[in-house]
Amino acid sequence: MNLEKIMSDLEKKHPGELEYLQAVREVLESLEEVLLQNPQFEAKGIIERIVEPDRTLIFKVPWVDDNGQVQVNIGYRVQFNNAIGPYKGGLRFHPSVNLSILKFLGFEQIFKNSLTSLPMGGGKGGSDFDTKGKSDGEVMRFCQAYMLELWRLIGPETDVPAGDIGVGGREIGYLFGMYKKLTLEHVGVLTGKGLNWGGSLVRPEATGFGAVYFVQEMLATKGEKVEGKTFAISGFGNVAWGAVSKINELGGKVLTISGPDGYIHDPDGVSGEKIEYMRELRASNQDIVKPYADKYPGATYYAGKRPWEVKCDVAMPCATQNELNKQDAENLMANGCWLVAEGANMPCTPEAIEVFKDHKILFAPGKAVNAGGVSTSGLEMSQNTLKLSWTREEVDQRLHQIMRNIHESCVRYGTQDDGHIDYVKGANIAGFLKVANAMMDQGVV
Ligand code: NDP
Ligand code: 2IT
Repeated sequence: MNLEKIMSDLEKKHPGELEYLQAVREVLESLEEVLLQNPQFEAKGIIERIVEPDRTLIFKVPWVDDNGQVQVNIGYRVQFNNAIGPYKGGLRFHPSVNLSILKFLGFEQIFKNSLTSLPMGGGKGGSDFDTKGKSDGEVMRFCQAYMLELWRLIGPETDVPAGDIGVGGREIGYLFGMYKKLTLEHVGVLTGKGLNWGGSLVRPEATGFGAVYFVQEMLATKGEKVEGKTFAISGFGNVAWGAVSKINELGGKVLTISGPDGYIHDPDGVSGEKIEYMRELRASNQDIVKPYADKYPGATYYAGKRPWEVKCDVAMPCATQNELNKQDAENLMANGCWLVAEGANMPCTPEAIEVFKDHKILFAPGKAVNAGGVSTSGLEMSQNTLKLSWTREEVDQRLHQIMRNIHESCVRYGTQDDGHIDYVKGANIAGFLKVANAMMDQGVV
């Protein structure tokens, strides 16, 4: 495979789609050896086919705000690859959303979903709609207008969206309501549903829980545990909340959380009622963590800064893409951090990852670490198909086992001659092989 040729062709076809090109390059760099060993993939154009979405749908979403004004947002759904199952992946509502970001997320989702061992293809969607400052009625009308277009493209055996940044239980409810009204079908077309109408226990906390289960496995490779370790976490949304809860349960201490306004350093630990408060802050749609420091005087607020300057054993970026750069990585290394696990999708820049590689610390990518969210979505789909609800313990046990298996796959494909585990390589190869072999079986489609 000529990586540079493939990348330069892609850059010409999709100029300016920086996040998408970044995600593709990272995966392809890991696959060089595998492609040499498996010339059949090149012969059947697997790479050329896997890097392009099956289809991309872009539509306008007109809706009326509380003042009677017409608003128009852009809606998207990127159906990337369905070789191993229906398209599956979240919806992101955030003003920064564009085609490049959704293509990078959809591309990553292919390999993540493959790693889970459940039958799910890759997709992603969303809108540049900003939930911040909107009334509940406005959010509902937007979700309804978005579904008025999306419903034609999705279905329980076709494409099953879920939440991501800006899309939680409330939005999934409004989206589901409109889908049901349009199709007359009460089916598992979305995951992250309410418990009373087809949702699964543990789904809200699953991404954060799964991320910490994965970190437990990483620590175990060095004979270590979560107990007694200090953690720097970014974000204060769904993923950060689940991770903070599980770290506390296992006896670790969380020193930081963050929002776009800055970060909180709480030397006493983000624990107990503070975790619930963090959830309230996020639910208030205020986009700020500052009030935490006003409420808990032991904590300090650093405006406009990121948590990576704090001394910690483990760093878990859980906010958004490219939020941890080379300088941040160097700060973490200088302060003795020795494990970085991505809770968000692609939060570390390629230059930051180089720093981690040079220091030979344990570093694991989002597609492995945060796969617990979509895994539990997959378990929600299984329960919907069976028309059964599993207990909390059953779902949690399955999630835990899936995260252990993903870790094992990373070790199998990522262990280097000197014993160091390259989790990026391991996750990319393991995720890719299953999808590539399925594409081989199914012909050129
Ligand atoms: P949420 O909307 O619940 O939270 C995201 C949080 O990060 C918000 O508090 C957001 O604030 C904040 N944030 C956004 N930009 C920045 C920034 N530059 N610096 C610090 N904080 C910022 O989303 P999730 O927790 O669901 O998602 C977080 C990440 O995890 C994303 O990368 C997502 O793709 C990934 N993920 C989510 C999964 C899920 O199941 N929800 C599963 C797997 C991965 P604001 O929105 O106000 O800007
Ligand atoms: O990035 C992700 O894996 C998610 N936002 C969850 C997707 C899902 O379908 O549950």
